[in-house]
Amino acid sequence: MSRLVTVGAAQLGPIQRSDTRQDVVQRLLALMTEADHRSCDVVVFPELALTTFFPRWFEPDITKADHFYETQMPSPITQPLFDTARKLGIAFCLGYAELTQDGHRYNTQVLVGKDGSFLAKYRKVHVPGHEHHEPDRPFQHAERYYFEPSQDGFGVWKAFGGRIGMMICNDRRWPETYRVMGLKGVEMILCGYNTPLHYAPDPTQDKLQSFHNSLVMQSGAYQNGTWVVGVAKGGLEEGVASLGDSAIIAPSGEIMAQAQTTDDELLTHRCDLDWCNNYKNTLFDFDRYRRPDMYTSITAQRGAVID
Ligand code: ING
Repeated sequence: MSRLVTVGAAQLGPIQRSDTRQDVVQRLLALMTEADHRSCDVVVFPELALTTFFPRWFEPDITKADHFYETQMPSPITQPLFDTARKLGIAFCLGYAELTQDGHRYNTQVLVGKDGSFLAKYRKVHVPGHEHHEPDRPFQHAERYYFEPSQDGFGVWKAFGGRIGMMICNDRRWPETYRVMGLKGVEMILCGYNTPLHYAPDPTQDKLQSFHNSLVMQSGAYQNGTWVVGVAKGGLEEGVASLGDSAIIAPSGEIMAQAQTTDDELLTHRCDLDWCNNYKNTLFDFDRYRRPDMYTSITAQRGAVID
């Protein structure tokens, strides 16, 4: 009996600074309703899905950015998402900025079950960008100023009849992200992202943003025998052009569904978790074929560059 999970990748178009959380929640609810019409089991929303991507501005008094963070989840404004999940019987994954009661700030993603209860929380491990104001940039990417890196690492949780993991945006560029979860037997990784097309430290990468986005997620999926669901907040947001290209990627590395726009758009696919075993039990049978003794021991140094 195949273990089928119908996934909805709920891409968002721009969220402008003037858009209220109520405006955004209505957009999320519309996508969740569309997902219900397509019999989805889970809907995946982007990173920082409740607000504009505020790290593009540097606010010297960080408390003046507090309104971009959630101090409670759910709050009265986001409660309708949980209520609708329970009413429709649809799980959801939501990225948001978290401000804890003891003052810690994280780039966070939660997985909420079909009954509206919390299943999992993940905090971003690889926090990109910069810590201080860099006025020469056309726009900031000051995530390292606004968010602390996770101290929890990458979890894999039992849900939807399989093993589900989460990552956020820049995490998807690091092979370790997939491998750590791969070693825990992950079968589907849920990922939200905000990726500006312009990369100030090296503009030669600008034209490669779409290629790099697909490259890392397709490779990570294939090399660890897992589904990967990548969901963008894209389009022209506060004057910054951001990548769309949300996709549902199979353990084979094939793209099974891909966004056609940079607006609010739901893409769906009926994912067979058993497909993972076609790779986990053959090419990527880690117990049989991996050589961790060659990766971390003295032999790893033996391959040092020879003059
Ligand atoms: N964003 C980016 C990402 O890794 C970045 C960082 C910005 C990469 C611009 C390339 C270009 O997709 C986040 N939010 O991690």
